[in-house]
Amino acid sequence: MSDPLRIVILTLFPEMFSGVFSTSILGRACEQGLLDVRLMDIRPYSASKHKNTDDYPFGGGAGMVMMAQPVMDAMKAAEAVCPDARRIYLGPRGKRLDTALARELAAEKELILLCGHYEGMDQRVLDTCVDEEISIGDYILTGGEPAAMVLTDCVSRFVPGVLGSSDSPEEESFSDGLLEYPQYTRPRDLNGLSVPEVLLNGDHAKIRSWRRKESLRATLRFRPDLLEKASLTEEDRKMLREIEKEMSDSCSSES
Ligand code: 4H7
Repeated sequence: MSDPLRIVILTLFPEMFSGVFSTSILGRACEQGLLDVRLMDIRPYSASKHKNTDDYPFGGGAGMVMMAQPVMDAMKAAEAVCPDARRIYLGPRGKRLDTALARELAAEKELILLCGHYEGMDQRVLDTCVDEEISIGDYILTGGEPAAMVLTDCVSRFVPGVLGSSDSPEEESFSDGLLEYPQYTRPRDLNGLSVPEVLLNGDHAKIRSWRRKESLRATLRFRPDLLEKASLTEEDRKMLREIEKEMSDSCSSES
């Protein structure tokens, strides 16, 4: 079997991750040896008597800054475990995480994820110990830990075997540029709420076509911007025209 994707996470709060890598799909992937996630606590690397990891900012101002020494020494220890890793800092200035970047990271052998906390990190760590900064979106978190969880989750889905064989990451939202179609399971009748008839008849060509149309409908409704980048067939465009007609018909009948 091929080597697992090894991810070392450097953090002051390893307990924040409890459950994330032991539960559900990521838990199974770790058990199966597809993923090797290691949490590394930065604090024991502090050389100070009281194991301090933050200090006042030079020049004054609010909040604390993560000290370079403990982070640099923790990073050295992580590099001993992962000599070929891309060293990633999770922060709002970074390149935005998307499907393409996740797929690229999943093809690496090793990743080191550095989580910042407090008002940020001594810049000299970033200048010398980090290869790139990645952001999970345009909003601010209290620390990089949730961003490291999101990145690990999203990257893991592209590691071969993490999703069951029937469950391909290529079939899901965004991989073909469209949103997902609605799903239903038993019972057929939920206190009067029914399931679309087409899904119950076993006509797989019809079901495929219905799902494609509903994907297009959801995308047009919730993320029309995605349609411009999606690769659409002539059949897709025909369905979109039908959907637009259905939408304008239902609008005018309401007046
Ligand atoms: C690095 C630098 C990631 C990490 C600064 C982390 C958003 C994201 C953090 C900061 C993150 C993301 C320090 C910025 C505290 C905000 C008040 C931790 N926020 N912080 N400041 N979008 N926060 O990926």
